[in-house]
Amino acid sequence: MKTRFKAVVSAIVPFILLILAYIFFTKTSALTKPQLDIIELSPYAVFLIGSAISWKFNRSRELFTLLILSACFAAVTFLPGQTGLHVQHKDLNAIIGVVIPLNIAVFSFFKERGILSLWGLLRIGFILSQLVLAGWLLQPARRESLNFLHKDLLPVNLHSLTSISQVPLVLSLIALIILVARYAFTRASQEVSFIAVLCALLIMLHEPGNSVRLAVFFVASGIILMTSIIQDSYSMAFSDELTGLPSRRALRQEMMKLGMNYTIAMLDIDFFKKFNDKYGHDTGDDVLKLVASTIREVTGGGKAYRYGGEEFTILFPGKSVSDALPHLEELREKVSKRGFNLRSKGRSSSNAGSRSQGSKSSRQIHITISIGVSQKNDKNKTPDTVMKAADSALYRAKKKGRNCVSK
Ligand code: GH3
Ligand code: MG
Ligand code: MG
Repeated sequence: MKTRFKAVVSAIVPFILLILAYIFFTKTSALTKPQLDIIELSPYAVFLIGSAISWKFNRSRELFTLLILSACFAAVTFLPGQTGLHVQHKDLNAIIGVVIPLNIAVFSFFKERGILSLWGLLRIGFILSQLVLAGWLLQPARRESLNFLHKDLLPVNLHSLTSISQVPLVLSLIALIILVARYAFTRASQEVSFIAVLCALLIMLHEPGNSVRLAVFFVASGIILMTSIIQDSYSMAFSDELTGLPSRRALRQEMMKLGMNYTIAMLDIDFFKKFNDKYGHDTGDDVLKLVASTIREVTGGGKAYRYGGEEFTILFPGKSVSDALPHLEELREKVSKRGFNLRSKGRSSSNAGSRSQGSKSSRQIHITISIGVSQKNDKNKTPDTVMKAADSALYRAKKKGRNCVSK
């Protein structure tokens, strides 16, 4: 439940930032000229910081998007005013409206493969070639060739609704559909941040020509991308990649917050080495995920963590061993009764700490866990000593024959 709540929050954050940007923009009319000048320069500061963060965290998709955003912002700020160039806002906006969604959509299909790697350099080449092409198209002699960007693709007249030309509009909508579909499949908060950046672009292009509005939404885009990197890095540091449970680092933090009374349980899958030897490490990983998903649902106010390997820890803040015991018994029984379907053909018989039944193509195996539990008392006064006592109890549970709880 809590993970779902976190996922919803991280999906909403980029849009809250967009709303804040809009509220801020509505207040900018009351600002003085020097204050407005600072706002118009702020996208560069945000892009610089954002690029440094993306570089540090090796996030090429964000870095390249920030580079494109910087180039687009510099182009709309400087080019139209240049004498001799005769660059029109209308053409520039159409180019920006094509370049940003195109790159965001294309980069969404690439796996993270580094910035200065061959793949990263190819992407830099792709971005540079677009800049060269845009510069070439904006020359007065080629202006005619830009007319295709203003053509109406749809059989409806949208000019009274928005000043965005139909080519960039359709491209942005295609990019949005791609990102929403990717989010539906991956649930990655990164996709949401790019969806929000595309929305910021549409807001900017909807009413172009206002440099403060442009600056505010470019800044918002940069902040949205930075927030996504920081959010992901946080969850990477504090949650376990395989099982999705909070990691040992999160456990260490929670242990420091435990108060006067608490109980700690240590859980360990029985004969897991034999299981791996019999069914393979990949199947072992799958089963580990399923066991973790059962352990996550522990009742009685317990919170589960992956301690490491096939070991888990459950903290029961404010609870005694007798409070926690029925919930741990229930959990142990739930795991032992839950069947795991194996699709691959494992070699038959041999005791691998698991019972298996069914046909060759789909067999059901059963996994058991042993649990040791201990509480804070006069003998064990710190979370570390309580954990050690729970570990000794776990050892006793193994000695007793496994698939049991010891205190
Ligand atoms: P016991 O009942 O005494 O706990 O026996 P055991 O085999 O579970 O214990 P042991 O500590 O000897 O082995 C733990 C095994 O867990 C070793 C390793 O193969 C497996 N294991 C640990 N982490 C992972 C993992 O992330 N994925 C997979 N597939 N296996 C893991
Ligand atoms: Mg172990
Ligand atoms: Mg084990």
